[in-house]
Amino acid sequence: MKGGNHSPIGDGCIAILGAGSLGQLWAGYLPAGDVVFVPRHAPPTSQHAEALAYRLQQSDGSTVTIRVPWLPARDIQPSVLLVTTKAGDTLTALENQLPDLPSDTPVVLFQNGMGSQQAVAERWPERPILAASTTEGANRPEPGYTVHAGRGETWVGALTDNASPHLETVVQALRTSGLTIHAEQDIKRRLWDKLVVNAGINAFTAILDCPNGVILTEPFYLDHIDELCDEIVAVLRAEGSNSPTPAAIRQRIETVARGTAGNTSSMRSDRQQERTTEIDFINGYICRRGQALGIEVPVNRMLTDRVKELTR
Ligand code: NAD
Ligand code: KPL
Repeated sequence: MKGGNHSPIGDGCIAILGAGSLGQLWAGYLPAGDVVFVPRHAPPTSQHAEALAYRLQQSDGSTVTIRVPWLPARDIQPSVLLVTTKAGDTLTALENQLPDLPSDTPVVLFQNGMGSQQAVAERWPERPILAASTTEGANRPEPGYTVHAGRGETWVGALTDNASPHLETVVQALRTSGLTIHAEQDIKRRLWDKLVVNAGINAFTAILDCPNGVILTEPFYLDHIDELCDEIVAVLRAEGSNSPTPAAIRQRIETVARGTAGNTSSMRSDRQQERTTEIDFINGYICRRGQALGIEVPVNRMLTDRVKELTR
């Protein structure tokens, strides 16, 4: 532990930045005593750390009470930092905290979509930066109550050059949660695979204000989905990726929409709660890649603009 009269829990702990739904899910499953939340603003040095307490409904329906200490970055030497802020908040959140953390602390980015992970890796190329893609689902229906809505899997892989040697240790640390974790050698492809599904579901559900499964019979979806898949394939091929066909991409999107038919997507939920959506990191990311590669992506542009208009 660095200086001060703080709990020795800060040495070798798993630190979480972003105490929202996903952060609370991880904190609730990781062994109590091993995990801390890093506050957005560090309290004055004279103040003692407090804890965040909440109830977590686990995937088997049982409810447990969780207490996680808040410890400022300056007071900890974590074995790993999990970053569970929204994509648009991540760079700023890390700008505020990383100067206080050892330069060899592995940082695992859990954001949906793409673009925020690359921005972090480009900002700190010398740090071990990893990304995670997860199908775990968590939400907070009321303050102090977090629900593990769907049991999934998590893939973790290296983004920066010097992150690879940390991959196995990070995977082992995350496995202490009892959740299903895989080491992924090609995390960018895994992020793209999820991005494609989110690009075909999230904006439609936010614009139509409907659960995931309902889009499948909506004319607005049916009129645009094939062109959307063509645009995604054109961008993926221009990126040099071995892309599936547009029909295979549509099938993948529709399999997930059917499998999560009754769910409210994260983007619809953000819209309903008047929060900033992650559209810039989903269809907006495809627009930026299309522009950089000289590929027209009018459906992705239209969806991005429509979602931004809704939440303006
Ligand atoms: P959330 O809004 O519930 O939580 C984000 C948290 O980050 C909030 O508590 C917010 O106060 C905090 N935060 C914002 N700026 C901060 C800063 N500068 N410093 C410290 N904390 C800051 O969002 P979420 O649902 O937990 O999602 C987080 C990320 O994980 C998103 O990118 C989301 O797409 C991804 N994700 C979430 C789930 C899920 O089931 N919730 C699943 C897969 C991926
Ligand atoms: O990841 C999702 C999200 O809502 O962001 C899907 C797969 C669409 C499930 O709701």
